[in-house]
Formats: sequence, structure tokens, C-alpha cells
Amino acid sequence: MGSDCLFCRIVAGEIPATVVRETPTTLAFRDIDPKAPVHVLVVPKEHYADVATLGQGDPALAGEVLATAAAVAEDQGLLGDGFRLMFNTGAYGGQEVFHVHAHVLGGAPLGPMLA
Ligand code: D5M
Repeated sequence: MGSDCLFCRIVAGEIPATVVRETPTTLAFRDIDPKAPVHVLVVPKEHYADVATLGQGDPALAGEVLATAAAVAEDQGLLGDGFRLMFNTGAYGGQEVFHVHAHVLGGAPLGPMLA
């Protein structure tokens, strides 16, 4: 995908981001517009548009995204009180950036998901 994709450009180091964890296949960085005290995005370095495409195209890589999200939650001290992990998907799901990303949200009570 490359230059047309914002998160590919972050992965390539062309756009700055506050990286909190990196693995050979994934990158985790702070959301630019945080909706909770902790708000980190976890992406696969390889471009997939959304979680459905990733889950069907490369389930092992999808698992690596989940493992990185869990490690971020642990690093950020979220395992005790809990956290939210979500993938907005497509137009009805409210997805704005079409490079799959898991939102790791926590650090305060988040309330009902669909409120
Ligand atoms: O969420 C897309 C998320 O991406 C949204 O929470 C803002 C975040 N965002 C947008 N640009 C940046 C940069 N440059 N750095 C970090 N975070 C960013 P979605 O699930 O697609 O609605």
C-alpha cells in the first residue's frame, strides 16, 4: 500500500508516532486523539485494510496483533482493572483509517460500549 496509507507511513518511519512497543511484525503507538487515559493503536506492519481481511488472509499475523495488544495492556498497567480492545471495521463500524488497527483503551472506567 505504502505512501497512500497513513499507518504504512508510520510503520516506515515517514510520519512520527509515539511508539510504545515493536515486534518484527507489529507496531504499537499512541493514538493522536486519545479517548481514554491509555489509548494505543496496534497495527501489523504489513498492510491489511481491516480485521476481516487480516483474519481471513493471515490468521497467524492476526494472533500476533492480539499478542502485542496484550503485551501493551500489561506494559501500561491495564491487566488488573481491565481494558477494552476493539477493531472498528468499515463504514458502519466507524473505521476512519483503512490499515487494520486494534484500539487498546484503558486507565479509567469506559462505560457501556454502545452508550
Ligand atoms: O480510528 C483511527 C484512529 O487513528 C483515531 O482514533 C485517530 C488515530 N490517528 C489518526 N492519525 C493518527 C496519527 N498520525 N498518529 C496516531 N493516531 C492517529 P478508526 O478506528 O479508524 O476510527
